[in-house]
Parts: sequence; structure tokens; C-alpha cells
Amino acid sequence: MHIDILTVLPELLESPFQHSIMKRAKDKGLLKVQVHPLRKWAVNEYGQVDDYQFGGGAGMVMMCEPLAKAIEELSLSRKYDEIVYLTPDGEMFNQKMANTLSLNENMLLICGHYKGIDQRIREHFITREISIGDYVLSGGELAAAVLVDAIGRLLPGVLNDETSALFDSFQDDLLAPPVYTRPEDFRGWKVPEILMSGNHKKIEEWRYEQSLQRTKERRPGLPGELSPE
Ligand code: 6GU
Repeated sequence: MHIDILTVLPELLESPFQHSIMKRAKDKGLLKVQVHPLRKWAVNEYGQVDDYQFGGGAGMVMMCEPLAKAIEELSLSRKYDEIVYLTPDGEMFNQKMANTLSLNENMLLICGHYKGIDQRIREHFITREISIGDYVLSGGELAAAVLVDAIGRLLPGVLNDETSALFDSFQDDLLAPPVYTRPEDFRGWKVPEILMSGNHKKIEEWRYEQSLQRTKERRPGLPGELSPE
């Protein structure tokens, strides 16, 4: 998968994809992330990409021209399956959406800033608007990083048995069960006996029960909790 990210703050996205699983995805050639500074398409020599909003009011709006030029130029090299605008009024991101988006070949992510981007760009170029939760971030960059991480780890070949996505929280609409490692007794706090039994069938049953119970307590609305089996 190839992901282009358009941003006024490219520095903010230098590190997130250079570690751990994202690094492995990159090293294996399964995921390429390219960050493009929007100021490259600025309207003047001062690097201007935003302006006051029509109708008055506080806050700047990201202008049409830099965004349109950037999107059109980037679209010459790649046929995008989705051009995504990260915005708090977008569709709420979840695991199901990550699964769907992981099937794409090429995506362009656009990070908003200030009051957001001119509505005409949203109407004429953007194919999908996504929010990562009901709170406001100062810009779309961290949201873009969240998307790339959640999607990147789902690409076939990125995870191995040890890190398999099959047992992630949410993958079956249930939260993951509790986990333990050595020592078996830490300060008198013991690991549940069943996990030391070697009975894999019983252990799986116990984990499933724990998942159900956790989901019921913490996220009663998740579909897996409403209809077990
Ligand atoms: Cl995608 N952008 C911003 N600026 N804030 C957010 C968000 C996105 N998702 C939740 N809050």
C-alpha cells in the first residue's frame, strides 16, 4: 500500500512510522508512507496556504488553490482509491473501517489545520471524511498517524504469529482478555491457575469468557457483547 500525506507540519510525521511494526511494514516493502509539505504549493513566496474566512469570524481556513494543486499533482503519479480528509466532523474511525481501508492500494490523507479546509475542496476532491474520536486535536496529523498505524498493521505479511491481528481487541467486536507473563507469583499476586494448566481448550474458553465479561463491563454497546457466539 502507498499512502501520501499532505500537511503543513511534515515534521510532526517524521517519527511515527519509523519504529516497531510500522518500520517492519516499510522494510518489507508492504507499506510506503510519503509526507508532502503543503507549503510546496503555497500561493506566494511567504508560503501562504490559509486565509481569513468569508463572513467573518476567528480562525483561518486552508485555501482552495494549494490543496487543489497538490491533489492534482499527486494524482498524476497515483490513482487514489480514497482521498481522505481528517476532520472532527467526519465519520468515526473504528476497526471495521481500518479493515476496509487496508484493502486499498493508494490513499491520500489530508490533514486540516485552523478552522479546516475550504468546503469546495471537500465537495470536489475528498472521497471520505474521517474523525478519530469526539475531541478536538490541533490538526489532522496525529489522526493521520493513527490511521496509518491501524491500517498498516493489517496489511498481509506485516504481522507474524506473535503479533497476529486475529486476537486484537475489536477484531471480533470483543475486547482482548487479560494477559500475564513471568513470574508466576509477583509479590504474592498470582497468575490465574487455568493459564498454567496446559489445557488449551480450557484456556481458550477462559479467555473468551474474560473477553465477554470485559466487554460487558467496559463497552456494553459493542456488537460482540450484544450477540455472543
Ligand atoms: Cl481527524 N482532526 C482533528 N483536528 N481533530 C480531531 C480529529 C481529526 N479526530 C478527532 N479529533
